[in-house]
Amino acid sequence: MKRLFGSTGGLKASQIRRLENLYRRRIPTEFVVTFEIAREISKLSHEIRRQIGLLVNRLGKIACVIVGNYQGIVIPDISEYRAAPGRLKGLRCIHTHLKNEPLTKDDLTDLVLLRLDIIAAITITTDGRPNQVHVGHILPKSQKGKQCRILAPLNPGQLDIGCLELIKAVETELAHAGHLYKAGSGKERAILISVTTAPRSIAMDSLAELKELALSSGIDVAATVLQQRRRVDSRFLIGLGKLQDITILILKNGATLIIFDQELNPSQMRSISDKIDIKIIDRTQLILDIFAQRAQTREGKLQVELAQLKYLLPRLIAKSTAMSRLTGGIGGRGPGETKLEIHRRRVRDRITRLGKDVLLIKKQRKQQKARRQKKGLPVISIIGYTNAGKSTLLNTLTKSDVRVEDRLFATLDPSSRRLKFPKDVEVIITDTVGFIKDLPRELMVAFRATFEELESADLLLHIIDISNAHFKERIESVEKILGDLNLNNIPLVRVLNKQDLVDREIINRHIKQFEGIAISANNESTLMPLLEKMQALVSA
Ligand SMILES: Nc1nc2c(ncn2[C@@H]2O[C@H](COP(=O)(O)OP(=O)(O)OP(=O)(O)O)[C@@H](O)[C@H]2O)c(=O)[nH]1
Ligand SMILES: [Mg+2]
Repeated sequence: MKRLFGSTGGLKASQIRRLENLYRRRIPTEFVVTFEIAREISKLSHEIRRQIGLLVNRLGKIACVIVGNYQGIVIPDISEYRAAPGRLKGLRCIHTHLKNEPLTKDDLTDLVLLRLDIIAAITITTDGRPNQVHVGHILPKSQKGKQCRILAPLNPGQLDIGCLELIKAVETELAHAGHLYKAGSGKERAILISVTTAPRSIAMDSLAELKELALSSGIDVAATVLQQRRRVDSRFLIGLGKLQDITILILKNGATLIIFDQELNPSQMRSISDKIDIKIIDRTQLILDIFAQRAQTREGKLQVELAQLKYLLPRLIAKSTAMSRLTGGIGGRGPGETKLEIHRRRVRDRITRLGKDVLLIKKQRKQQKARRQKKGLPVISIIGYTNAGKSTLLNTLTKSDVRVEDRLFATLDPSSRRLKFPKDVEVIITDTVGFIKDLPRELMVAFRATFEELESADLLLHIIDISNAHFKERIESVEKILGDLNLNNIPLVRVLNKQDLVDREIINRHIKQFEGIAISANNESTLMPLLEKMQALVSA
């Protein structure tokens, strides 16, 4: 961070020197600010008719001197001071107010969103002396919806308020408020957020699935936030007030990232990350992340990386310098403009390269397929929502051991096996990556090669987990994706799986309604009717 931040244009050399002298000074840890420093910045502020701010660390060292304008200061990017989860930033901001006005709403917004230790405003008398010092800090247990506490104004003679103790007390209270949090587990801890116009029950179901996705990705979930709105603002998505609430939640829970259930467009992503100082991802990125963790084959890895980069590219934007307010807001520029340009170009180059590689693999696959077709074996593909039991069915049918797990997206790389029916008919049976609602478009594109495999299938087995409360919506999601992939003209059998977990009567009703065949994929003795149906359809 620059030690002198803000424009010094129009200032005299002697005034700049006086500003520079400030960051050599130190403030005893009990003091908000010393009388001498308060007097100096008040005087200087009064002379230059601009606000002056100081960022002070816990040792009382002045990390940065900020020159503002008449109305405010812009706080530089302090993300390098990334606070430990559940902790404050370790920086306090002390600044002058030329008008005789106590802490403003904007000051308090900065206090919370930037997780400052404290914020202080020094008001100045008409002849340039410090008048009063107004101090505010975060309130760990918000009272009546208030997130900050403002102390009674201090006189310049009484600035020893046991400042460091105060800050430590706030942090201790924060730790108590989030008593479930154990520090240092090394795991990511997330707050899940949904901003939506959908009815509550639908939004909650979607959040529940997001939670499963997070767990699948190895992320702990600390809390969920649902904000229902009449209309969603395409630019801002979420209001400042709500972001403040979320910041407090982050602090209390020691969260390390927030995950939005909605896909964030680049401008929403920027406007939110400009205001709140924490890692932000959305549902799509989470799914991409899981795919990246799971991909085993070279092809799978290439496809996922391609999807990730394509999603990332438009979102690679420097933090905007235009502040959300006159004072404060996270400023600075993130990575330097030029560094960012280089980064972007590299990403673009890599996308081109990966695209070519994927194409090549696709060609090879076509050749393999041609070879297989020469042998003339019919292909049966198992498809369905993630975690429905596709791999389990493949394993039981062919006595193989494809990985089966009770988590979303256990399978990414398709596997094929031969299967011999009782009447000596032989087929190829393939297991595929699971579907999910709102399957990211980037993934659909990247996994086109995998999905194109499905085009040559002679029969699709749509595996449905009927023990899941949302299985009907899931059938719709899957069949919609099949439509998008132009696969809805291939014969399809609906297979109602996990019948062992559902009452017989209910199963019978589902069989009628969905014209399906009920099985337990993990129990070979239940598979006969399905085998017969498959055999009949492929021999037809
Ligand atoms: N009770 C019961 N559990 C089953 C049955 N079939 C599968 N499961 C369980 O469901 C979970 C998911 O099974 P998988 O075969 O991995 O599901 P998948 O469809 O391949 O999932 P992804 O590859 O993640 O898309 C595992 O814990 C299985 O043990 C069944 O018939 N009955
Ligand atoms: Mg699987």
